[in-house]
Amino acid sequence: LCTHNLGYPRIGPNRELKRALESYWKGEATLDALLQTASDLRRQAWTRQKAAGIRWIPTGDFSLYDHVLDTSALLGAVPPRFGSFGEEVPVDLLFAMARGLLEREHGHGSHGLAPMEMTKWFDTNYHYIVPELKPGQSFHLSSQKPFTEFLEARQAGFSAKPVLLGPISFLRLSKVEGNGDAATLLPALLPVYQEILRRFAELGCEWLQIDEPALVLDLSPSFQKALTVAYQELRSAAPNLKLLLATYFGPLRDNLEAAFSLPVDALHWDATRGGSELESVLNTIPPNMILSLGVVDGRNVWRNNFSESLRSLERALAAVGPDRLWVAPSCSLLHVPVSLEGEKRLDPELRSWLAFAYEKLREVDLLARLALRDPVALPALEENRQALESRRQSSRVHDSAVAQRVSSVGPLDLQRKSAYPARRKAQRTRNPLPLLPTTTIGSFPQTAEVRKARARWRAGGLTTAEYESFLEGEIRRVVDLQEEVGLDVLVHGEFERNDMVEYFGEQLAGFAFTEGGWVQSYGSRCTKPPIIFGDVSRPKPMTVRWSQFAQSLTQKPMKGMLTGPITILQWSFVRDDQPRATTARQIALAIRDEVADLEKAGLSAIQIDEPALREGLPLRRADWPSYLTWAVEAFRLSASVVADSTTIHTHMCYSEFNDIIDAIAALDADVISIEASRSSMELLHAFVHFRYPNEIGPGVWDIHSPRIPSVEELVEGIRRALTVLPAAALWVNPDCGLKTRNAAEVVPSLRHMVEAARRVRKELSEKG
Ligand code: THG
Ligand code: ZN
Repeated sequence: LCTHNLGYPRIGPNRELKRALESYWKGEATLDALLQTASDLRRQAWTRQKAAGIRWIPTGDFSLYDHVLDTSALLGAVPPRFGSFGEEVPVDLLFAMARGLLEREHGHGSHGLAPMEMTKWFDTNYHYIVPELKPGQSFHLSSQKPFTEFLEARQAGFSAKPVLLGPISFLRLSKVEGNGDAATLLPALLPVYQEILRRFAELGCEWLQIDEPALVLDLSPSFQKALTVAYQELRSAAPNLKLLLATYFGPLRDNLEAAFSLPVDALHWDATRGGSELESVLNTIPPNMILSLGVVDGRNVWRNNFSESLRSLERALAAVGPDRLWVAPSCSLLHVPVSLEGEKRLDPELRSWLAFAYEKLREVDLLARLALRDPVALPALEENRQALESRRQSSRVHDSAVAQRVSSVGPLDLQRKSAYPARRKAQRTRNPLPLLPTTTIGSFPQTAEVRKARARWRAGGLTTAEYESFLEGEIRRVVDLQEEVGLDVLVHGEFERNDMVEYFGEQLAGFAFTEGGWVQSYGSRCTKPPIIFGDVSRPKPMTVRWSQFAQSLTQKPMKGMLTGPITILQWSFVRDDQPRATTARQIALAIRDEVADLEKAGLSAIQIDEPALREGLPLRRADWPSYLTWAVEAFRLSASVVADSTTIHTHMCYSEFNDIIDAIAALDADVISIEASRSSMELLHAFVHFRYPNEIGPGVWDIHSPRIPSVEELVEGIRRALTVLPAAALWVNPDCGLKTRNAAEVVPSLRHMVEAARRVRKELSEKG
């Protein structure tokens, strides 16, 4: 049984790549220094993979920023606004595509250059740069990166297997100007792929891995056809190069037959997400094709269940034999932290349940040995069994009070006491608000001072009392500011929080934190997702202290600010021993407790943010309804505990929600604030046909840009919103939190926003 890996984390064991990139961008380090760090990290990654016992080691999976962006560069798909380039796309051009250029970098008088769009890579928390194509687009080989990295590894003595993003997935993930069908660009694209394959064949490459995760998506007929054509053409370009087609992130379903009929030498199938497809896979695979089984979950941090994996491997062995079976992680290990080795503070029992990238490769090696009954590996089987048993039985994991509470949730717990119209009346009686009320999303700029104070407190340099009084000072400052500017519903600024998930995870039972478990989010940015290992509950109030203090400073309504259950779930590593829906419900109950306590503490408005609700959508449309049902229920469970007179707000950071607008309405929040300004209020089209039943604040100020919007353009934005939304339902707010902006941008922008609301109010009252 041959072992291989599909991809390894690029950021380095201590986020070395992040530091190198950011120093280069700041002008503090040379390009050579950046490239040297990159080369060292690649070498280190290959060495570790080989040491773990992996036979075929991926190359070309490394990226300075993003592998989809690299593929755009490889194929010469550089949007024309970035100008022309020579034989190869230079590194700075690559960074400009990803990050845009400021006016001062691009030339005075220009508006700078907008970066290419970024979006989620399938249902992971990694974000890729969306290829930007146009009808009639031409392609040419414009990078040597895949070849250089292959040669680099081979010269260093590694068994290198280059990895390419396949043509079908590349096109399927791209955006064509005017919403054109990307599949029609295949004929223009294929010659470049053929050239790449020929080049690899000339270099004496044995195996080439072509990633086609798009095979787990719904494919249109034009893409289904493109798939067959593409692989015939690729095959003919390099008849002797061995092709491994890699699929992952889900079952193949209706694409299964097509995948196995492609003229490739091996197919990788994700056994961890393939559901019950193994039998169909074994029945369909042609007699000469190698099957790579992805039995080790590359998307989560749990230790593999050896006896379960061995059952699949033995089943496959019986069907295809040892020469035609490979063992691998389910997908690239990009989505898990590098290694457990750096974790010195993790509880030893919990640690014995976990495997990060390096440990997962050790599992792959051991599983291949165990499947062949290698006696050397036998102790590992027993050790694995014991670790899993301890997890199954542990009192850290199971809390009977939580289980009981989850099972006793009834339909009334998912429902506010009255329908929205009655709630509105009660809410306005409690807090009279003008037409077009103004508010913000929650966070205010997190200055270096705030971060420094938190770091000092954590290191013991500030006492808790000192830190808390510092935070109270910050809260007082932003409450005074909001009063002075004239906002209607205030916030406390969220200075106590680092990250909107980490902060809650740290205070909830059932969550664990790593010291260095970083995972790439996009470019140089990483997150350190909490690990939900056990039943979730809230031992004590988490935010009440801050919200109550903030409310005590003002007569105006103050919003209590919480992160919703789905977002906490989505941005964590989630336990795999119960359905996600159950874990979501547990988190929802914990948030519900916090909501109840905020209300008791006198907060008349509570915002429960769910920026990740849409992100959680399954890859296949057929699976959407069931997800949306439990996700909406979790939100409602967290929110429905309050009286009619308490206003529930929610916030989401995107505007493409035409396709889930029913679910968003079903959340039954009293007020929703959403991103809108960046897509110049395109989202409002959703409301031409759908009458949103409650109140809504389509963001009128794009906080993702440092620009200060003028009163006139904000007035214009509000007027545009009024063309599709009734004035009584409309709120005026920025489109996201202000955490990443600075005071110099925020203060005038808020003044302009309040002034714009006043002007439109006046217009409305004059019209009568
Ligand atoms: N929090 C968490 N997950 C997220 C987001 C978040 N996933 C989706 C989305 N937001 C991803 N966006 C970002 C934006 C910024 C950063 C990471 C992901 C970021 N990270 C810091 C860095 O890499 O320097 C690390 C922050 C830290 O020190 O905690 O800036 O908002 N959970
Ligand atoms: Zn937002």
